[in-house]
Amino acid sequence: MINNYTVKNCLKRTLMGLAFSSIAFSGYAQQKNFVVINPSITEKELVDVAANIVPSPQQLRWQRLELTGFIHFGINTFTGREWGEGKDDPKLFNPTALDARQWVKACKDAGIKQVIITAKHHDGFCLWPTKTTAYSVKNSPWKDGKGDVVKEVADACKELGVGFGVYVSPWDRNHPTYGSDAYNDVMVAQLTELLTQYGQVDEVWFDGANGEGPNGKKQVYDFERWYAHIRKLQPQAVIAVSGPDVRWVGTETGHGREEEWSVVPVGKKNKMDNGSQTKVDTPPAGDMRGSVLGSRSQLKDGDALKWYPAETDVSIRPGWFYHESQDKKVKTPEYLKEIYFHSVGRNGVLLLNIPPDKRGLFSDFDVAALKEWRAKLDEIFKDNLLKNAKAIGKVKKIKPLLDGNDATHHLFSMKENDNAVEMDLKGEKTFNVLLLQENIRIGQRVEKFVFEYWENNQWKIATEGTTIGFKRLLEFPTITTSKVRLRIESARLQPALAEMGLYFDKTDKK
Ligand code: FUL
Repeated sequence: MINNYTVKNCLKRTLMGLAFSSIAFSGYAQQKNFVVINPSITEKELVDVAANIVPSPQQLRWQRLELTGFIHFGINTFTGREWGEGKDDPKLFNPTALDARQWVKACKDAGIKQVIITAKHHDGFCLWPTKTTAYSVKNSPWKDGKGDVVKEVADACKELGVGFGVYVSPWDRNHPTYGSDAYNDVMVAQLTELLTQYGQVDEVWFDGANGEGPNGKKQVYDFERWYAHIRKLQPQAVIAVSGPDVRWVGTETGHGREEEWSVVPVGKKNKMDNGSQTKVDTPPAGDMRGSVLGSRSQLKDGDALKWYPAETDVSIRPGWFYHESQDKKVKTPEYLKEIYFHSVGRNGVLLLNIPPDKRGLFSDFDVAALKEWRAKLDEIFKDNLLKNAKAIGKVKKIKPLLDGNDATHHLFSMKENDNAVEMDLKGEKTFNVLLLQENIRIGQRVEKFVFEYWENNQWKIATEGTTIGFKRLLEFPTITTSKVRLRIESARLQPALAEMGLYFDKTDKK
């Protein structure tokens, strides 16, 4: 149950150290990831409220995964299409060597912590033997109609310790009920099957596409009913991106925003939105593709503030589904590295799609790219050059920043001369990558930071930025120095810096 508080109550309760908005379901403590805003709130109060909004336990777990994998597989794999019309013969679905373990293992080896399978794409073809339609693997020649792709993926994930998620397209171009109330029941029945037959499900992924079905009608999606159903059956799952827990970053390029706020205004006053939002479990509305979504000046633009973090989805190939003609267009390890810096390194979670081919295997091209990409990242991040650094400024307690634990932090006071951490590197070090992390259990608070190095008896700027959030990675021209300093120039309340790292990417020519 959601309680909506006025901001006055909310601030009072914050001071009392109590949760100011709550949602209760089995196994989880109170959350405070959503606050309804009283229109009379002052700008200062609003900033303080934003600074105290934190992820739900599900959102925190999901954020910490950093890398997740998408697997687009289905009837389109065999027709060469991206969007099937729901009319292709199920007999076309016939992978010759399907091995879900190979998919999940390749993902795991690349550092991917959770995998989402397209249980149903827009064509309506179901990868599990559902009772809700004949349009499924059950009527394909694969395993004589006895196969279940969803089960094979779920089992491989469980065996390899990888999270498991399902993509269930609300748009269904095959189901005869699409365009009527009965279809919302079909979705509930499909969710019931998917969420009760395969063990733990960690992410349910809804796309926003809402086209016409076989009768030429569009469907009014009953998202709120579906969310409630998911909460009941799999309370630990996050619901993305036409969902209330995880927001689409707004592009499918793999490059997120440099300024990425996980706390954003939602609802009526949001200039891009016509609806109102006073409950947390509401589908996203309005155009959330703006260049910045949660800056100080934007906080007042909604009915409510919500922890609503960004997921950056992109395919390793030009298409989401496998096409042989794209074998030579698999993204290079170098480009995947850039995507990593611009997704995970910009306070997002990367959702990288790798589509199995007609055999039902990841192709050698994709597997090779994944391997080299992982090797590159391991090489860059193997050695934090700050690990032996000594604090030389006013801030003495730098241990939490270097302990590799995102739950410990240094709380900056933001008083003059107190908002910087200065370190002696104990000898000259060469680097070109900065890593910063906030402890988002406290909130996302940093608004502007500057990272400097000591050269010719003065501080010079190596790099600077606005938001940090769960993780920020910045690349800059190679520097050799023995002293560095991080200054937080602007923040909401006291920022909690969790981690700091300096690395050298030898392959970076900049
Ligand atoms: C989109 C879909 O239309 C694409 O086919 C793909 O599934 C992508 C992840 O989401 O909106």
